[in-house]
Amino acid sequence: MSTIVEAREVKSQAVKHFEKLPALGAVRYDWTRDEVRALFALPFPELMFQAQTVHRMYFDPREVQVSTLLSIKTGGCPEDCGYCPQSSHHDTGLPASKLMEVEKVLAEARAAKASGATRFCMGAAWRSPKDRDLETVCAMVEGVKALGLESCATLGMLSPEQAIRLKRSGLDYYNHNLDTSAEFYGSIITTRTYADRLNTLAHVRDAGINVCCGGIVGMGEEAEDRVGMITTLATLPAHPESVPINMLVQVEGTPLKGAAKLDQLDFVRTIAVARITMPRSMVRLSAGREEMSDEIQTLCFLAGANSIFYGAKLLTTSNPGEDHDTALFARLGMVPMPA
Ligand code: SAM
Ligand code: DTB
Ligand code: SF4
Repeated sequence: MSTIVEAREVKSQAVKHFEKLPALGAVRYDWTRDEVRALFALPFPELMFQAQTVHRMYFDPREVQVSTLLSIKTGGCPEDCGYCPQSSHHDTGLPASKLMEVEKVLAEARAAKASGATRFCMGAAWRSPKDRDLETVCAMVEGVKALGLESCATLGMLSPEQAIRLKRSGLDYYNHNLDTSAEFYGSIITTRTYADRLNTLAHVRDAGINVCCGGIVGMGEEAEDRVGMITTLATLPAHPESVPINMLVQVEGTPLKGAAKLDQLDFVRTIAVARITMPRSMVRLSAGREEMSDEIQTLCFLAGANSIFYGAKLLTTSNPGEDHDTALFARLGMVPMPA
């Protein structure tokens, strides 16, 4: 077949697929694995077109929500998550520290606000919080709210009562990731199950807290695991309000150091499929930006990412500096989303 005839064939396949799609932008909770797989398999220009079409139905494509992270309790975690520098199962040389004092956390929150962040996310290296520590975190949440910032916390597994306590303190978002597909999960974490994670998400949802839930790619998973992860997220009883998509940050001493690097265009595809399947959610281009060019990050924004972690540090690893991100926004004519 000549190249031109082949090209026409590809075009007609893409058009046929497009015609078969259910109403683009409809909020659906019944995505099938086959549908999600088909989205991943679309020709890149078609995938980007669909993602942008959906994105513009619900969002201003110039706007990016900016959240700043702070590790309020670092290292020494009893869980064995294969990607994580904070697990006590891995020797990463990261010193463990105690829960920070409320005032110190609030000083960081003030600085984040002064730099332009609208959400402040507090992370703790816990399997689940002790009730006494939870009271301290609730005081932090109250202080962050009083500054006029949105609050987010990620503290591990929660009981229904703990979720309700956090809600009473004014917590806006709780981050708890599924991390990967149910099938691949057991190769990455053995100390808690996928069902444990789904239970915590249900407790957070039931308490009336917004859910922030996504995962990590580039952990050596198969393409089918990315399909599985997005299908699970998009078929939750309600879509998470925030969907962080992390590219693995490989840290020396973790079992995943040396995992096969993911083609960055497959990362962009994952963002696009998250955008199409969860049209009203904020899709966050999360960890891993330091290893991405500005051009790949731009493709992520075009694919429907509309949130980032802002500030030179994630929890324990580095992130592009604020100046870099401000310059990138200016180059792109993009702006931080108002709170
Ligand atoms: N300990 C709590 C938990 O795991 O639920 C909260 C903190 S934990 C560090 C939050 C999330 O950070 C993890 O679920 C994982 O998705 C992400 N994460 C941790 N290490 C990472 C890495 N090296 N690269 C990318 N994402 C990472
Ligand atoms: C999420 O999905 N990514 C953030 C946040 N939620 C808590 C954490 C990224 C951590 C990257 C590794 C580190 O800095 O320790
Ligand atoms: Fe602990 Fe969270 Fe790291 Fe897992 S991801 S080891 S639970 S801090």
